[in-house]
Amino acid sequence: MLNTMPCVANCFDYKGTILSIEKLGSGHINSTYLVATTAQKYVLQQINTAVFPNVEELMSNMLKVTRHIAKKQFASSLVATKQGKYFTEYDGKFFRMYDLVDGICIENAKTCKEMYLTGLGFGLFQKEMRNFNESLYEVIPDFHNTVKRYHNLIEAYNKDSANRAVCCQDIVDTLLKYKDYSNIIVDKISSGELPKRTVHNDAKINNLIVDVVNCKPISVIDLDTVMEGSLLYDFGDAVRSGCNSSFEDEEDVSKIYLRQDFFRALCRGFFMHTRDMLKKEEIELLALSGVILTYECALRFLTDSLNGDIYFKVAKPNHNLIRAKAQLALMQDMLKNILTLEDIVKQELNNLNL
Ligand code: GN1
Ligand code: MG
Repeated sequence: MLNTMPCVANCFDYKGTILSIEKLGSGHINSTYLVATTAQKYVLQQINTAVFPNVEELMSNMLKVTRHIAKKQFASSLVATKQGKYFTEYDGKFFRMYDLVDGICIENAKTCKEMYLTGLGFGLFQKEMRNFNESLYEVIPDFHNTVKRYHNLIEAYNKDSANRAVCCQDIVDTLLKYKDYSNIIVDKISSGELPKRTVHNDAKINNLIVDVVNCKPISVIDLDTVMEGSLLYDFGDAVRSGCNSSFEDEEDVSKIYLRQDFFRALCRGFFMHTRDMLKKEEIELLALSGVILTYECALRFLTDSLNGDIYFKVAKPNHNLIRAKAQLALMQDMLKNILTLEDIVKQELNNLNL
């Protein structure tokens, strides 16, 4: 793939002459490359069309959102193709390019400061999207519909297309027992109790570029899933991906717990930008949103494992099963400490209002 990348890159109107192209990042969906030219650095990305089949709609969303937040310099600009479009087809595959934003992408937080920055970043994104009035396509229907995710797991288990059900029996049974967590956000959105907002929907810690030294979030990335949803999806996913004591695919689940100091730091950063916009119904579910989003992720990883790893990229055998088990462990630790997490939310909100 790497050797065809210069030809792909040449479809875009970049500045300078290409010096090098190498693989970049650790996303589970798209394939990303770093292109260095004599003028600057760019990100070239192959869009995963199994996940995003409608590239026109995907890029239309991305362009609208990028333009909106670029006014605040909080997103990297897309590079047009030589034909003036924002994506190109090459050999049956779809690509886009954007300016590389200088800064750090945190894969696993090691300090409270990094979590505070993550909170600031996704909080700022929420704040900036408040006055975004354009309509967006639903590029992945029911993306955070945890009830559907629950039923998808049952379906995958019954179908057992990859003959893996036998080794997943225990974890399937355990996950199904937590059914009551699947409809909490979904129902409150349907009833209108929770406001619908334009949210990132993939507020994973590594979907932000930050400047740790100056304690400043620089840019939000991976805007593919920006759609209508709940702010809780973003907060919950930041908790899931950032406050884990270990890796998303940690095999030794005894090492996995929710770092409460990180959770507090995340709250502090997030509330800095969102305290005035948070509704009572959202505040009440902030702590639980971490549990729900982690549960949803466990359901999704396990479903993909049962389906034969057709959605998330995997790097080793049983990778999705390992990820599902790790998410389950994280979720169970959060549930054990849910009252403490709720207290932290209250304390951090109160501190801001003093
Ligand atoms: C995927 O591509 P990446 O790694 O940022 C996934 C998220 C999951 C996440 C789990 C479009 O995000 O929904 O929460 O993996 N993105 C899509 O790590 O499905
Ligand atoms: Mg990503």
